[in-house]
Amino acid sequence: SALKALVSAAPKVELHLHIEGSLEPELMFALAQRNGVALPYKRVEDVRAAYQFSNLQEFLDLYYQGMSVLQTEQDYYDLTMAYLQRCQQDNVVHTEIMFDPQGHLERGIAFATVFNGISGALLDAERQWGLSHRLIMSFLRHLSEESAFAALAEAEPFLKHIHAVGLDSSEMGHPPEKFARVFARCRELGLKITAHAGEEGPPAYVWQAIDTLQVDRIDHGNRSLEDDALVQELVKRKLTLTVCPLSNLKLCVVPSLTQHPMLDMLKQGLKATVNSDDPAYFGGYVNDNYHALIDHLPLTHSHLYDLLRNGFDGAWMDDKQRQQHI
Ligand code: ES4
Ligand code: ZN
Repeated sequence: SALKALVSAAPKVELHLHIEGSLEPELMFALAQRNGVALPYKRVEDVRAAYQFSNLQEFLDLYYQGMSVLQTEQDYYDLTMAYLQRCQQDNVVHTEIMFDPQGHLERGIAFATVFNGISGALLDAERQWGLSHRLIMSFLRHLSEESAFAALAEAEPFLKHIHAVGLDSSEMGHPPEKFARVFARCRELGLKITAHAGEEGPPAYVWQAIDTLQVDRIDHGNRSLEDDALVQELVKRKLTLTVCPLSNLKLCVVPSLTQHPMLDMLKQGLKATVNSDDPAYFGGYVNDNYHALIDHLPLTHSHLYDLLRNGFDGAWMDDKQRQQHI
C-alpha cells in the first residue's frame, strides 16, 4: 500500500531493541560452530519452528539459551553489525539498543568483551552510514538486587559510553520497587532510566516505574490502558511508550493485531512509538512492525506521522545527532 511505502522510506528511530534478541538462527548456528557450543537443534528451520510462545517466560527460556553462543568480542560485533545492516535497510537513522550484561557475566564473559564488540559495530555504523545510537544497559529483574549492583560495578569503567539503564526479563513477581535502590544510584550517576512495565504486569507496576524508579520512558506499557488515572499521568508527563506490536502478538499480550491497542493509545494522547523488541524471535524488524499495524488497524497518514514523530521526540539524541537527521 501507499502508506507502507511511505513508512518504509521515512527516516525512523528505534527505541526498544534487545541486541541479544536480534540473533537470527543462521548466525546462532554459525557462532555455535565457531565456538564449539552444542545447540538442541539440528537445522536452522528447527530453531524457527521452536519460536511459538504462549507467554513471556516461554520466550525468555529460548532467548537465554540462544545467547549462550555469544562468547568472543567478534561474536558481539557480528551480532550488532547484522542488526545495524537491517536498520540501514529499514531507514532507521538512530537506534537505542539494550543489552543484558548479567546474561553474559553469569556465563563468565567479561563486561569488556560484550561492550567492546557491541560498541565497535555501533561506531563503524556511525562512520559508514551516519547511523547514530545510544546504549542502554538493562538489569535482569528475575535476579537479585545484589546481582544488579554487581553488574553496575562491572559497568563502571564504561559508563561514559552508556546513556541509560533499563529493567527487563520476567515481569510478574518482580515489581520495579525490587530495584528502587539500584535505580536511585543510577540516577545519581546521571543515567537516563527506562523500565519494561505493563507488558504482562499490572498497572501498579507502571505506577512504580514512574513514582519509584522515576523513569524517563516506559517499555511496552500496554496494560496502562486498564487504569484511566495512569493514562492521564502518562499523558501529563508526556512519557514515551516503546510499543512492540509483533512482540505483543508472539507473546500473547494481544490475541490478534486487529485488537492491538496502538490506535487507542494515540487517541488517548499517549506518546506511543513502534519498535521491534527481539526481531529474530518475533518475526520482524521496524518496518515489519509498522506494516503489521497498517494491515490490521485503520491507521491514517496522520497516525503514522504521529508514531514516526513520537520516536524522534522520545529519543535521547543530542543536538548534533538531531541535526544529522533533519
Ligand atoms: C524481553 Cl519482550 C521482553 N520482555 C521482557 N524482557 C525481555 N528481554 C528480552 N526481551
Ligand atoms: Zn523488550
